[in-house]
Amino acid sequence: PAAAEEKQEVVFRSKLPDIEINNSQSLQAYCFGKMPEVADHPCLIDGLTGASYTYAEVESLSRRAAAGLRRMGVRRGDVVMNLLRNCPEFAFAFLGAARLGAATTTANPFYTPHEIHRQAEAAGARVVVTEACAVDKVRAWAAERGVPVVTVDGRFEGCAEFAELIDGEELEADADVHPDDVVALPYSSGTTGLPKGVMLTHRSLITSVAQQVDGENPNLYFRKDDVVLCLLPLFHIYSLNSVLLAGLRAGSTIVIMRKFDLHALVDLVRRHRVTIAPFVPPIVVEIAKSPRVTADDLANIRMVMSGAAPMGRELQDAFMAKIPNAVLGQGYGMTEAGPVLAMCLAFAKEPFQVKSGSCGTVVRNAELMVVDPDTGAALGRNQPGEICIRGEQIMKGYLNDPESTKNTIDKDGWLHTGDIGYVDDDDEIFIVDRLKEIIKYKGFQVPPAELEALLITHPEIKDAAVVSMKDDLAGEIPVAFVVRTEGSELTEDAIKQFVAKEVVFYKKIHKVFFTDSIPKNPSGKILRKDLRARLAAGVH
Ligand code: 4UV
Repeated sequence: PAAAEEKQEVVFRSKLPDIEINNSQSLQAYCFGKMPEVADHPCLIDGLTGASYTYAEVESLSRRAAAGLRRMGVRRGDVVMNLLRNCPEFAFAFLGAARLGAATTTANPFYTPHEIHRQAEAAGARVVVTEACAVDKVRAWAAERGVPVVTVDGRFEGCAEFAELIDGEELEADADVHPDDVVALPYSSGTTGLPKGVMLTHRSLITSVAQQVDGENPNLYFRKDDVVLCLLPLFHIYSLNSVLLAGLRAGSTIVIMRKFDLHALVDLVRRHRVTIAPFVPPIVVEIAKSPRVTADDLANIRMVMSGAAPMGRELQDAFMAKIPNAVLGQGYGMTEAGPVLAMCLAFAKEPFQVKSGSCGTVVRNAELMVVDPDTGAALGRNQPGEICIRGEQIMKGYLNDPESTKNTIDKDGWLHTGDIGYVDDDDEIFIVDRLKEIIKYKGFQVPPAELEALLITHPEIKDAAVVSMKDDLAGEIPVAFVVRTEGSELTEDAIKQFVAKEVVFYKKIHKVFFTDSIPKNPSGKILRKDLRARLAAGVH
């Protein structure tokens, strides 16, 4: 009993009480839970066209998308790929697939063909929903496999149009889903290696959304009269979960923006009287620095959320000066964690005092632990260690990869984040370092293992390692240490170009350092810490 008591003291919980969460329904039923009350309320507004859809219309369109996907052969357990920038059709397709008991795998439409094919293949995509900017990258792959391609913005040879997909009757009844059926399958490299399919179930996403926006005193207080800006890409779990699904559940209006541009942002914020702005740190930096964005432009915004990468205290303070009437705080998420681990308690309906630089307090109905990465011992307050999380919101596992799943979720159900942080005396979490190898460029994942695998396919590269380097705007940038084959005169530029051809823009290598060997431990693992230390010390 003494040991059990000791363990109790190192498990951190929310300051908010647990709530009842009905997570054995379907995600779509949960998200449309307020339906009679919000039926005629604006649900989605397409920032580009101004088209507006009420909650009743979105529900109906998702039923029609479900029927359309079913006609294309999608069944329970299947996977649909959304290869889309933000647009209303993203939501119709996602919710439509969910109604069939199918999962949506989301990918960046700016991926290269190679990146797209790899994910589509691994996920076993049965249908691809895409748009003009990406259709040519996926058409041949799909044709070879007999996978139908649907486009949302025009007619392309051999593809169906989304307008046709939603042209027919509504699906008469949703498929019976099990709470542990996968509904979203984003790809993430997690703590190590290549991107893997993260199985998020109806149960996990309902739990995560409820932890944020439900209860008498919601941690993330979205109201029916809020207008939430959906600028962050829906193919990343932050926006899918904390903007789209949370916004739907709360009955708010969601304004969809296709791509980031300061001018368009200000215009949309003013025109639609945006009240809630979920951002990532580089966007916060741009707004804080731009003389073109005035306090007046942002006057209606009452809440600014930042997440997906660290936001330091200086930046937070600089931004606050520009938007004094809004609350600025952070969410802390990880795709595998369902995704939200922690949320700023100043966002609560009855807000708490919080500190600048903190990434929030663990969400309710969950347990957080900080462990010594070397010994595995649980640590108390103010002691940095690996952050672990437990609760019904975390992923079911990686698709077809029990080994990686086992290395991430331990036998007691704790998911190990690979982030180093501590919990302070006020239950606020501060992230101070990262144990895992992932590089975050403006919040986007750059998996070093993927770039290393690509680099060593070059005939003149004998060995390579990719690590992060600090960068003022992007947060971190990927740089490579390269060992050339004997006699090779391969240049830095040639290497950069070789990589750039194969990867999406944010995975490009920014610098190459030539070296004689890559430091490794006896089992062959790259000693990234040593390389990062070499960069920090200026000795390459
Ligand atoms: O897997 P991923 O790309 O996932 C994310 C998810 C971020 C979210 C999700 C829902 C929210 O409501 C929200 O506010 C943020 O980024 O990358 C996971 C890793 O990103 C780093 C950390 O290393 C994670 O393991 N990261 C995420 N949020 C923060 C962060 C943060 N606030 N501060 C520092 N690092």
